[in-house]
Amino acid sequence: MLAPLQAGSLGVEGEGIWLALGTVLMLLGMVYFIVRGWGVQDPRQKEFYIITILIPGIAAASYLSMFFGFGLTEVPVGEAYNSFAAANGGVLEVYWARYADWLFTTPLLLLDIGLLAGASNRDIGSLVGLDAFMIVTGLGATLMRNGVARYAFWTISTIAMVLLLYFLFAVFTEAASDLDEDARGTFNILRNLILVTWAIYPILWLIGTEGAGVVNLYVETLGFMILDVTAKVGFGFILLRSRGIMGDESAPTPSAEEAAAD
Ligand code: RET
Repeated sequence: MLAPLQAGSLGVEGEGIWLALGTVLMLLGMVYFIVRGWGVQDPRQKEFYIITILIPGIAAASYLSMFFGFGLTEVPVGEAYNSFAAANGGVLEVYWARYADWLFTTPLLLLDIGLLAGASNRDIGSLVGLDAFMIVTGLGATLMRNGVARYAFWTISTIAMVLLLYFLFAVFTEAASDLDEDARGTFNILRNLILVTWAIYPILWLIGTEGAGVVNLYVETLGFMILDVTAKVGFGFILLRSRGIMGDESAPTPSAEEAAAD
């Protein structure tokens, strides 16, 4: 049953430990969010819980598929591409399943923060479109055989990311200015978490085995796992902990706070 783990030259090796750990951490995050959200009645809160539970759930499935070697493929880039291709007969081993994960989870993260900010559907939609473009062109960069084409698509994807992060910073922050202090504080933390963590992904691609090959697959897989867990579980934890959005029995209710502010 575990044949893909040992099959041929294509196989999950030492990095499997990080894929296993990633699966477990995503599952733990998902279960924690489910337990927290159990019995929540308020429709707005429910919406946040459903989106935030889906995010690590999708990631757990993707990590498990990579652990079993299903989400792994070979790209013949030629021996001149980088030291890993050179050592492996001109072939790169690439985990494509991350892109399937990101294609669904990054829009959900943007939806979460967009709803929190109170952004318009049009603005959330534009950002999600840009995001899908970024992930698909990034997948292109990863699967192409020609070195120049790979870096060209990396550049296109990175430009999309810079636009996306700029737009997030400018437009969502503006929308969030109407929020109460507590929710705005949470928005600022989540926005900064996105700005910092997302910007590291293209750098890791560039120095990792898909790019220049400065770090090996073991380190790269660890890096993506830490980024993914922070950007998904860390994000959800901060969002759902927020008193301003979720309410808290031990704190004044939002309506009481609003009344006091008036
Ligand atoms: C790639 C490579 C090409 C250039 C760029 C990339 C960006 C990826 C990003 C991924 C974010 C993932 C998250 C996942 C889960 O929480 C595709 C690596 C720009 C920004 C946040």
